[in-house]
Amino acid sequence: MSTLLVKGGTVVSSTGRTVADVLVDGEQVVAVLAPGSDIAASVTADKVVDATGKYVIPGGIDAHTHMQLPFGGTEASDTFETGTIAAAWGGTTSIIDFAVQKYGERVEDGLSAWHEKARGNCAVDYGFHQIIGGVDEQSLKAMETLIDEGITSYKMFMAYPGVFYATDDQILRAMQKARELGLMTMMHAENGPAIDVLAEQLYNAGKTTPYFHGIARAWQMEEEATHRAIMLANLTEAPLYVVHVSAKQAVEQLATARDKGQNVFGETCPQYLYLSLEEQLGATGDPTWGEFEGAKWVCSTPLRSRAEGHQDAMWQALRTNDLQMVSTDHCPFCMKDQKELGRGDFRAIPNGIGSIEHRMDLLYQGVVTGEITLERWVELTSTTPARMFGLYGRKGVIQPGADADIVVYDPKGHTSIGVDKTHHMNMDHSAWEGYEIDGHVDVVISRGSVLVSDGEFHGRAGHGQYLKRGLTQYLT
Ligand code: DUC
Ligand code: ZN
Ligand code: ZN
Repeated sequence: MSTLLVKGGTVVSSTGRTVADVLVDGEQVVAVLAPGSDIAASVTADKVVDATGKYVIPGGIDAHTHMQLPFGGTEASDTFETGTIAAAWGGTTSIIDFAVQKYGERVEDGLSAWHEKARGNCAVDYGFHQIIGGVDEQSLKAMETLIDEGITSYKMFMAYPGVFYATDDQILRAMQKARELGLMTMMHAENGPAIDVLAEQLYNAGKTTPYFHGIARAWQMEEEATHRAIMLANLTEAPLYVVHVSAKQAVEQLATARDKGQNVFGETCPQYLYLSLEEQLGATGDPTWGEFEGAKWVCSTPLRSRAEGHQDAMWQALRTNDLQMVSTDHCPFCMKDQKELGRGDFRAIPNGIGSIEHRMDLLYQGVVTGEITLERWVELTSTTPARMFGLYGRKGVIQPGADADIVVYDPKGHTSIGVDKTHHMNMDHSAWEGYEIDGHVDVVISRGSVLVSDGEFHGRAGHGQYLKRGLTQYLT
């Protein structure tokens, strides 16, 4: 087995920072050494990565991705191969994607289909949550087998009637089962049936452009569903994790429940921290697309009004721990042939934004601007995802015995984001076009293998291994 020394960098954890050398033997970290100590001076390694003046952080964990997701009459444009290569470029060394079971299908079949898509194709390690899109006796029974498969969390949708939608009685039954088994319930919290009425009314009134996607999916729809999910979780005593929170009122619901002692958690995504209804959904900057350009940013939950202060509320919640994590909800679609399906009818635009490559950089901007600390950056993007979803110890931390998933991040470096510049995602546009990042992902190491260094990719599809996850470590 070969050894690797990441030398002289500032090792940052969720609780502090210190200059140290990190020694890797094979796939694991074996020591974190004080530089200048006799032991550190005596260490030799097959390969040395000089991290002087840079941050050495645990590899990012993106706990919410959708590679190759069939959705909106098409399929998310990143394969497990292209999406995980892009992840590696951006300093993310583990993803948790969503295996899908739809109504009428067997959970076991959905899960094996996702294993089939991912196996041998991933450049970084990967795990699965299980979408339960049809709650019935069979799927409830199948939930009993998930933990043995290393799947300790499942997701339901209060949105998308006719696709993934679960009714309240179904949610109640699934939460009861989850409580019994110890599974984490993840929820897409938007009132889908009411949204569909609003969307139809807007369409019939001739309001057909992407902007109206954001109007139909009003914050009241998110607040109401979040509250309902919290109440059902309260009743069943099931821990709850609300995905892609974007409305400040939804955060208030989470905060209120947390203040009362309930085990509810939430993530937001970079798009809800930076982008807005006014600036993106109404965009007409690109003459190729005209009014339809906003389709690039059609996702659900939707981008929210900056005038209403949702973005500031997300940053605040990240500071106060009312939100615990930042994931991407990476669900990319090209404009051509995919987003285009909804020209003339915003309801038919496939929902999703691609960000997997930029999450670490975008969140680091919060450190630069003083929104979050350096330690909180690591906590939000790696340590808490590991704890929340049963990977901590192996992932999310640089310590002896952990997988050597390590990113060397240069705070003095610079990253220009754009489809022709830094972008490796399989998309014909970037939701982040023109973003200039203070900072740069210099070196990316996954289980001891250098995937990215000197601006080159050295990894391979198939390096990534399936992660059998344990129960959440965020709860006692
Ligand atoms: N939201 C998205 O934007 N895309 C995929 C599914 C979802 O809930
Ligand atoms: Zn969702
Ligand atoms: Zn999602």
